Parts: sequence; structure tokens; C-alpha cells
Amino acid sequence: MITRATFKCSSEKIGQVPKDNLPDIAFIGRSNVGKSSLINMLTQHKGLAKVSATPGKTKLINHFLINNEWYLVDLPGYGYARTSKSSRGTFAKIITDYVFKCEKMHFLFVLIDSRLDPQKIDLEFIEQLGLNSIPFGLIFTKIDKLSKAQLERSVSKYKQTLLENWEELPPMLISSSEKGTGREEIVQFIESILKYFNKCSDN
Ligand SMILES: Nc1nc2c(ncn2[C@@H]2O[C@H](COP(=O)(O)OP(=O)(O)OP(=O)(O)O)[C@@H](O)[C@H]2O)c(=O)[nH]1
Ligand SMILES: [Mg+2]
Repeated sequence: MITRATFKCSSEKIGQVPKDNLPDIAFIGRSNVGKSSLINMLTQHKGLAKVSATPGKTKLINHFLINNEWYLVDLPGYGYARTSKSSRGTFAKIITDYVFKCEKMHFLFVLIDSRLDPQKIDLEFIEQLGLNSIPFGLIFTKIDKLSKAQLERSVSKYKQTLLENWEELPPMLISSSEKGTGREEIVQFIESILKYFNKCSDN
């Protein structure tokens, strides 16, 4: 259960993230997919993370302290034309540094727009996660825009696409920040991850 959520800090590089031992659960995905909205929905705290209809809103690594025990982390989106044209390549350095090098990062949710066919940029990013053994799951966002049948088709298409390259599927969840759908399942899933990491650090 999320009982307390407060903004902790914004970092422009990983050297600035909080120096405590509390684990990070982070959200990544294409610009505008709904990362910041999902953080507000999960914490039931409108306006905690900054949301905008214009892609490219979140530019820093934002830490939100949850129950004084762990962090939800809002990251900048990838695949936004203005940032992808930079010399740093498709994924900004701030993203790759955090995801692949930051020890605080315990689990990453890759958000996928449930309305779209599997996108190359997401598949490429997922491939990098797999190759680097980064623990991750998928969350299909904005499901309020689809019928039940459309959502099922979309998710099963995604599974098929992933199974072309992977033997095992990552955990998959669904959400609508507009309607609050998926909140309980996502929070429970995060709690099970945190319990697992707690057990590991006890031994
Ligand atoms: N209908 C609907 N709209 C959503 C949902 N989630 C987000 N949106 C809308 O999508 C737009 C982008 O939402 P953000 O949460 O700012 O997206 P983001 O992934 O944080 O975007 P960047 O920070 O730019 O990378 C906003 O206009 C939101 O209102 C959802 O579940 N349903
Ligand atoms: Mg954002």
C-alpha cells in the first residue's frame, strides 16, 4: 500500500541520485506514453510528477520517496525527435547511465502505449535490457482508449513479437491513469519485488 509519497529530488546525472540504500523502482518509455501520469495515479497524488500533452516534459531523473522505504523514479522519455537527433544517439546518456549503471535501480517498468503496434524503438530498448540482465516488466498504458477486445489483440501481438527473440516473456501489466485501472495490481507487484530484494539483502 502506498501511504505516503513525497518529491525527493531531480538529478541531471547519476552522481546526484540520493545516497541512501533505499531501492528505486523506475519508469521508462517513449515520450508521452504516460510515465509521469502513472506515478501520479499510483500515489493518488495529482501533480506530484509533472504531466504534459507535449512530449519531452520530463527531462531529469526524478525521485519520489514512497512510505519512507523506497523510491518511484520518473525518467525522461526516449524516442522524442528533438532528443533523438542529438549526437548522443537514440537513448539519451542520462537514461542509459541510470538504467545500466545505477546500482540504486532495482526494477524497471517499460511503458508501452497499448494503442500502437510494437514499436522498433521499444523493442530495441527491451533487447538491451535483456542483454544486460536488467530486471524489467512491461506496462501497457492508456487502456481506457481501447475496447477489451482491442486490448487483448494488442497485448497478444506484443507477446508474439517478443517470443520471436526471447524464450521467456517479462511480467506484463495494464494501466489507465485516467480511470485508475491497474493500480492495485501494479502496487502489489512492486511490493512483491521489494520483498524479494529485502530477502536477498537479509542473507
Ligand atoms: N487517456 C489517457 N491519457 C493518458 C493516460 N496517461 C497519460 N495520458 C496523457 O498522455 C499525455 C502524456 O502524459 P505524461 O504522463 O506526461 O507522459 P510521459 O511519459 O511522462 O511524457 P514525457 O515526460 O514527455 O516523456 C498527457 O496528456 C496525459 O494526460 C491514460 O492512462 N489515459
Ligand atoms: Mg514525464
